[in-house]
Amino acid sequence: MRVKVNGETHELWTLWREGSEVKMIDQRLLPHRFMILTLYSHQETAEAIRDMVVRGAGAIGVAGGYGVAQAALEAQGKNQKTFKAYVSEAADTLRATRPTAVNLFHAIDKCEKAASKGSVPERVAATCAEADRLAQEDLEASKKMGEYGNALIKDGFRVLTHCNAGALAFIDNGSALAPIRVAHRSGKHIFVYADETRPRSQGAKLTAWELQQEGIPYALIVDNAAGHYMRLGEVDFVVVGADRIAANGDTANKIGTYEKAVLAKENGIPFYVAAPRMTFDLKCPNGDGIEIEERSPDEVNWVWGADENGKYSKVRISADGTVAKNPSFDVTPAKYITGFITDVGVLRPPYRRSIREALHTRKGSVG
Ligand code: RUB
Repeated sequence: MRVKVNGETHELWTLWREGSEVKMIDQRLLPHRFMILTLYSHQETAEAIRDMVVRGAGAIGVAGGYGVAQAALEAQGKNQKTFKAYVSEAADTLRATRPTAVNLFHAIDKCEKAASKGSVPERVAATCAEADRLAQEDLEASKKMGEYGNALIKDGFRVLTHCNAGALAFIDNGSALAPIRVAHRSGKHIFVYADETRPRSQGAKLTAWELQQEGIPYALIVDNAAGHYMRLGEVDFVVVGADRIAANGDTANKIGTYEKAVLAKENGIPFYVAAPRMTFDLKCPNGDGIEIEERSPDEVNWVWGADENGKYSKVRISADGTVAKNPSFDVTPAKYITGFITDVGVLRPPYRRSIREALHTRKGSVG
């Protein structure tokens, strides 16, 4: 992605690997501060996923793969048995960070598998190669989603999106924001409504920032305003990302997605989910099998931001002792979804069939 920092333009990925170090944009500080963090061990990478330095299904999948590669590099001096035990324990540490986005589990499984054959040096090389391949696959998938999704967006469309499924949620480009970028770059006049997305405010902090960087016309709206604009006929198209899609098309995405989908259907607005095949989980027959992450009540009781001097701080918005609940995701039943924009095309109902066919388009690419 192209990022302007202090007047200078940089072309960057959201995260990347340099030998045993993983580098990532610290998303907790955006848009007020731009900082690249270096993670020196798989434990640090796991902590960065848990603490949402890096977030978004695609990006945490890549981070998980890199974490396993770091573990393989850390264990390269060990014998085969202790190497295997070390990598397997590291993989479990990485799996235990965030439960909902399946990309994390698919990437860790693939890298752990790569670490299981041959001599220790061969295992190390294969693990690093697999982690890098997954990053590349993520990048290619977002380009394809951009092309397929763009075909659905007409000139003049006003598009609503929820949370951040942009370049920051991927290696680059994004899932839901990829079609928007391609439409804008191809000269279509589009306008984006970016939902704020409490409690972590990924829409306000990340999506609005990405749209600003790209020069795409947009307005940030509070989560409760989406229905208002839909009823007024000011939204033509809704597109969101996904953290896990069950075999029947039920989709887990950021909390608040479900109500946007119901409102879209009520108002006759197409509602699309953009996600690569890595986000589909055939082991979940429907949305009931998807674990929903429950995060700290502090995220509801407090907000983070910068004051007029740019000083970054945390402010309490509820009374001391307030009891809060904080489910991070919800499940949108498949019946509300017009189609899935994937890296192999747009999938239509009946989803059990179209999803199964899409996942078998190129054997071995999905866990
Ligand atoms: C992010 C979120 C995003 C999906 C899509 O949640 O719900 O919409 O992860 O991601 P969080 P992608 O910020 O809590 O990780 O675009 O990578 O598929």
